[in-house]
Amino acid sequence: MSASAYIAVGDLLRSRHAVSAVQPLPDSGGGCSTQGGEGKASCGSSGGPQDMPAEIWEKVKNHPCYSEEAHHHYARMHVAVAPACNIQCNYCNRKYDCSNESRPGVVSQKLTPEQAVKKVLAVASEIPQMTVLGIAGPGDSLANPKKTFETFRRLQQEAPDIKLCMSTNGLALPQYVDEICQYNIDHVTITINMVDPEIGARIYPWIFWDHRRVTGVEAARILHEQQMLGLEMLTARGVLTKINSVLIPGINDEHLIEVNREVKKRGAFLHNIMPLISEAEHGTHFGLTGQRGPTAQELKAVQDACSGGANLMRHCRQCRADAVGLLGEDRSDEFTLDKIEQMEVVYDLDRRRSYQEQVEAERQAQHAAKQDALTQAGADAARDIRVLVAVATEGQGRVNQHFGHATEFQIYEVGWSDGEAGRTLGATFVGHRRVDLYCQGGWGEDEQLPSIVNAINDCHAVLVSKIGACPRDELQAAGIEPVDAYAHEFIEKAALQWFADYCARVAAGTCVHAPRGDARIRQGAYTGNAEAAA
Ligand code: CLF
Ligand code: SF4
Repeated sequence: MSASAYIAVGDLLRSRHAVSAVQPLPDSGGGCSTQGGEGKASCGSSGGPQDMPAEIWEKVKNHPCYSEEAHHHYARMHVAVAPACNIQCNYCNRKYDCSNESRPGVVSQKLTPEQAVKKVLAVASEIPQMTVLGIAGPGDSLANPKKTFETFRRLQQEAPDIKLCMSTNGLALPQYVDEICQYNIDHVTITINMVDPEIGARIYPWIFWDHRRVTGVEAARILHEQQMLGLEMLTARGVLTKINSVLIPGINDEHLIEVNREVKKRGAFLHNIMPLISEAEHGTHFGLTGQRGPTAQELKAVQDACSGGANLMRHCRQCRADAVGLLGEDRSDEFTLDKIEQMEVVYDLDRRRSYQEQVEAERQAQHAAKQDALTQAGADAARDIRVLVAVATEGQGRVNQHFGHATEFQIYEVGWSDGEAGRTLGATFVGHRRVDLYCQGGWGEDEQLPSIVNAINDCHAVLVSKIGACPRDELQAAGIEPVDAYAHEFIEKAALQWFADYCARVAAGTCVHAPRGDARIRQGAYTGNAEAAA
């Protein structure tokens, strides 16, 4: 590949002419793509049992945030028991949910530990694939230690099969590591936006520390030291840690590469780099002063530049502090306190286990289908073509959603790539793109089509269970192939079969392969026509 086919990450970060013009904010986590010049698709949380010790796999296999594969099958819920916070982030307005793990703009129904436990049991009885309970605000879980640990203590007794998870800004973390271990909280997220206090001072105006308010670089230094110490202590105790970092263009974008290195050194299991959510109407300091969030390409460039460091999570949906359901869906409205009062709650451990056994059987079937498809597609798949494919799915790892019902598309990268095992064919989840709903109950909102098409304009095809004539025409006009031939098929199998068919058509001359999205080419993602484009 020609050297001119690449662009330095810093240059990409500084350039704002994003090709796909994906609107990552406020609802999109942005796209996720290939690693720089290696052209190898990767999602660190996509590891399987062969990639880690058995005891770690046991912890992550049905955690939708720690395992990319699990997020197709298992749900999580949050309970909003932690309203207070001990620091101020420039991207947060306390009137709204914590931006550590949520979208601002939606106020949570705050719960007591007793109400929280009731809610968890109600959700567990209605959604048997809900496997993880997280406390993620709306403030900081450890600035509200009594409510947080009381909730965990009760749940450990009353719902023993549910994994416990929490997120924190890390300021108070070292002093609570013993309690975290005591209640078997196996998964802790720390939001770490910097390892340099000078940069931290631009993100955190103050912290509350040792009974006083501390400001400036001194505040950021204390926060940084507490975060690093807490991370090291959790690693030493065998607690799995995920680091969330908010990508703030011009402040910590390139710096996050160093953050990635530093947290890896200290044993972080995953690193989740999320786009800043910043709108003036949220009333945050950044929103009011015009600090923008990153484009999807900028987010991807930083993620790609972290290749080789701590494993990356790329399927985060920046959920609310009271989210319920699969990542990307929110069923919290079904479980408000007044509705729970009307429900007959039966927490039936056996029923939950047997349902989850069915889920695992489905998961194994998905694996088998993928292996078959890899074998079959191997012969036809051209070695010099890599493409992105958008998928409409409601879960279960299948192409099972109408185009018009999608509020996000999952993005898969399909093709050959070089790795430790040599050159291999794959269909790998690399991100998601939020879109506005097209179907308005019986009719399509055509005005939404350009923005939907734009959101996936670096994809060669979109796999759906069904699609109407209007969006079909619009997609075709934009050079994106609408495909409903694999309705209800497993996603990887469908993507690989479509890819083999596409390559066969290219080989037969009935279709011309053209790369899409120049940012991807410039990062060396395409091995096919990149040289010609360079
Ligand atoms: Fe919640 Fe966070 Fe636990 Fe997951 S969310 S506390 S680790 S159970 Fe997940 Fe939501 Fe992203 Fe958080 S998708 S915002 S990473
Ligand atoms: Fe807001 Fe969370 Fe930051 Fe606290 S840690 S200021 S609640 S974003």
